[in-house]
Amino acid sequence: MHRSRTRLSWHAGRKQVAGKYARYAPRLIGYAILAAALIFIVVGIATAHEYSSNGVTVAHPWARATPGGTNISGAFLEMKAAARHRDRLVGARSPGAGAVELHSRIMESGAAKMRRVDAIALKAGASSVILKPGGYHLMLTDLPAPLKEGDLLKLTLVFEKAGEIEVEATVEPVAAMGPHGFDQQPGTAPKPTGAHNH
Ligand SMILES: [Cu+2]
Repeated sequence: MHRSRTRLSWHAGRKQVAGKYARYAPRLIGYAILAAALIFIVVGIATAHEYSSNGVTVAHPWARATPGGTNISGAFLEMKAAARHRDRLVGARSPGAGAVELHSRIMESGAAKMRRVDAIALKAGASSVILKPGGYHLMLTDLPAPLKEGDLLKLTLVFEKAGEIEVEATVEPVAAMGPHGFDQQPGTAPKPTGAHNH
C-alpha cells in the first residue's frame, strides 16, 4: 500500500514538471551537462587503463573469458617503447594460468596457425605493437580456474630491458574482440576494406 502511494505522488510530481517545462529547462540542461561530464570521466578511466615502467607502456590489457570445460585462453594488449628505448617482450606469466606463451598467428597453406615466438620487438618511439585476436597474443594454458567476465587477471610481462611490468587484464566476454566494450583493440587502425578477417 505504502509503495503504490509513493508512486502516485511521484506521477503527480512529473505532471507538474511537464506543465512548467520552460521554468525547469535550465535545470534540465544542467543535468545534461552533468551526465556528459560523468560519461567523460568513465571514458577517461578506460583510457587510463595503462601501465608505464622503465620506458615501456602497456595499455588496455584484457583476456577472454573461458567457456565451460576450456582451460586455455588468450590475452591481448598494446605496448609501446619510449623514444630512444628499444626493447623486446620476452615472456609473461600469470597466477591465473599454468603457463603463458607469446604467440603469433600466421597463414600457412591457406590456414591460420598459431606459432610460439621467443620475443616480440618494440622499436624505439614507434607506434604501439598490438596484440589482438587474430594476431600476436599471449596464450594462456593450464588455467587452474575458468576466467569469468568481469574478473581481473594479473599478468606479469617480462621485457628484456624494462624488466617486469605487472598489469591487470580485464576479463571480457568469450567472443570479445576488444576490451571494455570496444569492438577491437583501441590502438588498432581500422581494417582496410576487403581485408581478410583472421
Ligand atoms: Cu595461441
